[in-house]
Amino acid sequence: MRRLRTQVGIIGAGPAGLVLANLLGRAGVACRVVERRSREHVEHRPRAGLLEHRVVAALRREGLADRLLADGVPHGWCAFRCLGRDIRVDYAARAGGRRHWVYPQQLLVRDLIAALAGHGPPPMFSQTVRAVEDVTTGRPRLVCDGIEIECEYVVGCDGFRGAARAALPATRGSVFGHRYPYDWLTVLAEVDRPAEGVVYAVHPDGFAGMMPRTSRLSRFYLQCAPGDTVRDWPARRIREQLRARLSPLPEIAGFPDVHVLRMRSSVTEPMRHGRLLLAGDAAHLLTPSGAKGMNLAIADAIALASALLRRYRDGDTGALDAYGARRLPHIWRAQEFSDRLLRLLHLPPDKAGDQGFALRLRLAALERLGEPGPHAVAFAHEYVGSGAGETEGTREAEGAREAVSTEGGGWP
Ligand code: RFL
Repeated sequence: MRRLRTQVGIIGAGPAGLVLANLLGRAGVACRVVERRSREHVEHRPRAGLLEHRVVAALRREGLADRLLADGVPHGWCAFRCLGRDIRVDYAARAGGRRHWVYPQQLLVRDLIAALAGHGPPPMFSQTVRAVEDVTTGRPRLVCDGIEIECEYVVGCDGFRGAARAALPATRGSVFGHRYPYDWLTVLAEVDRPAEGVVYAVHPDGFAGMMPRTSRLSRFYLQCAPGDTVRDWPARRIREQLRARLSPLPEIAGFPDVHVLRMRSSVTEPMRHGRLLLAGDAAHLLTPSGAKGMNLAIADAIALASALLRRYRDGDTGALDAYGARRLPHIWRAQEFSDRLLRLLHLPPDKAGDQGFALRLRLAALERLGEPGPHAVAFAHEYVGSGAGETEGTREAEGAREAVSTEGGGWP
């Protein structure tokens, strides 16, 4: 058995683990990132692609956004299709000019791995953490095949099914979860022209969505029956349903990547047990509706890096003790936003097949998002991640909060 020592052991080389490793490594804190997949695999794994304004601002501040800013595409509107209407929501205009950046997750992962060079040992790829032990002592350990890594802290950035969550005792804390009564087929498509913006369609056959990724690839979503598998969705059926629910569409050459996303959400509280801390999908799962998963993962990593740096620089553990309590309100706000958007985008099951009433209610709600007013302003700030209530105290953000509170609630 090979034995290694480090200060912070990080499980998982996704956005959360890699941002954390960069921030700690550059400040001189020794880290080891352990990733069960190969470098090739994580650098080519297509998933999310919309980065919030505040997350890009934070990455830029940390010097981790050069490629993103050079090659990413700023994006400030989305459209909702319902009952033959196309409602365009210019959210950047309502959120003080703040925009999303479209930049595929695998490219950000590539940049973050490259940025680690020179700041400590490279991630240990193709190495699975089998167990996390002794987390309530001062020397927690990562147990891998043939290697043990003794750490001062362990951070689980290894997703919902990782080793970190498995190390939490069943008696400790709670996992609050929700399973939606539908799933989403998520499809990467080769297109002849890029999707110009994010489009959401509310349709009697089910929700459909289109999100830009690169000049040749777009991501599409189709609501499907819970439990459907990829085998239920041959290319011909995907094309038919995209055309029925979402037209007009770009010309689609093929579908290189098709998955079914089980539509569930969860939050694990608290986000710490002894010297084991959770960040990203390991702590919370979100549906892709509001494009918040990768953004929350990066925001967790930034908050945790700052707490760990205070611990290592000043010996002050206050921020580390408060890490979960500080992050949870933001996590629940993102959950609430994603859930509200889902309720707007999906029709309740109607056994009589008459969806007319529900469709018209949704159209009325969507029209309010497209018109100037407090609902549209509140939606814009929440969607783009303007920093309202989180990292900034700008006048626009204050304005959005005021608009929401005067109305006595969010959009619709
Ligand atoms: P990640 O990116 O899942 O990274 C976790 C890493 O941990 C590794 N790992 C282990 N390594 C060592 N030992 C173990 N025992 C390990 N167990 C796991 C994994 O191989 C992996 O590399 O988590 P992180 O950093 O928290 O980042 C979160 C985001 O990746 C996630 O929120 C989003 O990608 C979610 N998501 C999407 N979000 C969107 O906003 N829009 C999307 O279109 C979208 N598509 C997706 C998605 C998530 C998907 N998965 C996880 C089912 C599509 C898929 C297929």
